[in-house]
Amino acid sequence: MTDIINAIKSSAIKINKAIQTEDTSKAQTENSSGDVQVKLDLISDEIIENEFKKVSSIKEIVSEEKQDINPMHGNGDYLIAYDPLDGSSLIDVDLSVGSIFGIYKDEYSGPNIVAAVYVVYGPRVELVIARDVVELYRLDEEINEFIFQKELRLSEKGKLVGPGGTQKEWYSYHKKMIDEFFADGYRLRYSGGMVPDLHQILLKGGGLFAYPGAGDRPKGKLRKLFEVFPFAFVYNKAGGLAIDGKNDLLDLGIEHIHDTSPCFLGSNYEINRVLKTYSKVKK
Ligand code: P6P
Repeated sequence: MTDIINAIKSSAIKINKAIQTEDTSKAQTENSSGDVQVKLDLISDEIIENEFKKVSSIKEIVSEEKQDINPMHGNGDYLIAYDPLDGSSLIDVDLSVGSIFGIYKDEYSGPNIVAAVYVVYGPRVELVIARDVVELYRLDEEINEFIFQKELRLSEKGKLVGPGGTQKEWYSYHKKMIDEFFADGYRLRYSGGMVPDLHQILLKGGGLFAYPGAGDRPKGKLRKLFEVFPFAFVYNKAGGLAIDGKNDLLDLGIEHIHDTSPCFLGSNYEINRVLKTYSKVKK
């Protein structure tokens, strides 16, 4: 796994440079989920693919930016699903974006994820690795090395809520639940970038990130393999919980590589409030 982590670190250094220098305009293409791509999506995807090609322990990879699985090394042990530049539409307003990696064994499914890594390209470049524990690293650009900072843990109860989705499409019970959090004094923290939004809640003591099913998107927006499962793994290993409203997200499989799921990730207290609300909902 160290060879994979090193390939991700090399990719992150190159992608960070590309973000500083490359054209942030839109490409003339869409990804498999129908998102309009920016040129940096394609550049980042190519950087990662070229790094992973050199790693013999990787059997195959699949990118959020591509339709199909990309075979690598027949004797490899690991399958990697990744989002090369999540939130890329925020680059042209200079907000933080990220790369997300789910590392799976034998099959692409929640129970088979064995590690997760994400990178935040912000005022600093930070990298989080979740295996048995969750570790925070920061890029020292003088020496182009990621330096370990600390282990990350979620508190039992937090102060922040990131309420994703289109509010006018929220189901009434979801809106009532979110309103109750804010009535209890929680602070709204939501940029529209999953990576910085979840990184903030994780580093600032916890709370709740929610991207629910809603009238416009009954199955949510965020992709299971590339986004939801990796962050569910991170939050679970940091002592929190990650559900789809009723089930642990990492108990879920997929029917299609680009499947989405409603997702609630956070500290135990907040996730138990979500469970209480959603357990009353008739399917
Ligand atoms: P909305 C970015 O496009 C993204 O995939 C995630 O990074 C983010 O959490 C979500 O979409 C934001 O979606 O509907 O709130 O703009």
